[in-house]
Amino acid sequence: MKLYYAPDTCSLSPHIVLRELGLEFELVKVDNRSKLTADGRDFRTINPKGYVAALELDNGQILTEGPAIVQYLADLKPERGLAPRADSWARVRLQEWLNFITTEIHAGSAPLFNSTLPEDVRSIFREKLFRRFDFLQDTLNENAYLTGPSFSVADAYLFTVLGWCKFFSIELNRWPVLTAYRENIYARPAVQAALLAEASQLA
Ligand SMILES: N[C@@H](CCC(=O)N[C@@H](CS)C(=O)NCC(=O)O)C(=O)O
Repeated sequence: MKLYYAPDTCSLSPHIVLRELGLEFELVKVDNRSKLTADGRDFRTINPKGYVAALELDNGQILTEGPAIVQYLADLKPERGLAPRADSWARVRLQEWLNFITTEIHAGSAPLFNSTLPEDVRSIFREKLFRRFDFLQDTLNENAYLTGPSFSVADAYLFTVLGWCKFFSIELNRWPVLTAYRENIYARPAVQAALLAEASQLA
């Protein structure tokens, strides 16, 4: 498998999951501005949507959309427990979380990357995001992870998007439970390995 990724983006989530599962894969870096891959291809010929993450399977299929990719990966090694069984109620709950993260946190914070956004508009997005953080803080007060006592693909995704607060000058410390949750996940060996690989010139 090949994971097309760009540092500091949502592709960190499937990258973490690949390492949590101990799967064999190759990383291909994408320049999100030029849309060129590190090996000189036009990334839009791989994912016409032009954004990471994209997973290339050994049979040549390309899978996009982070929530779909992480569930596909988790199902390759169900014994690792990163996603509940596909026909279970618990799986629906996981999908509920993935959808919340992708729409409310990921897409909800994406406009803040736009430095030309007027301050009054920016504060509308920030305030909405803060209400979502309040909700997450209440949830994580009850459980160590989003779906209960154990780490799932939803946590890899939430860890990734919470990491963007540093780009928006949002002090995550305002939500101590979220801060502790993120630090806990940051310490996982798979997370460390993914961050190191993405920071390396060779990745
Ligand atoms: N709906 C997609 C969104 C992916 C996405 O937002 N990718 C961003 C990085 S986090 C990107 O590559 N943006 C570059 C672009 O849109 O040109 C998903 O959930 O995977």
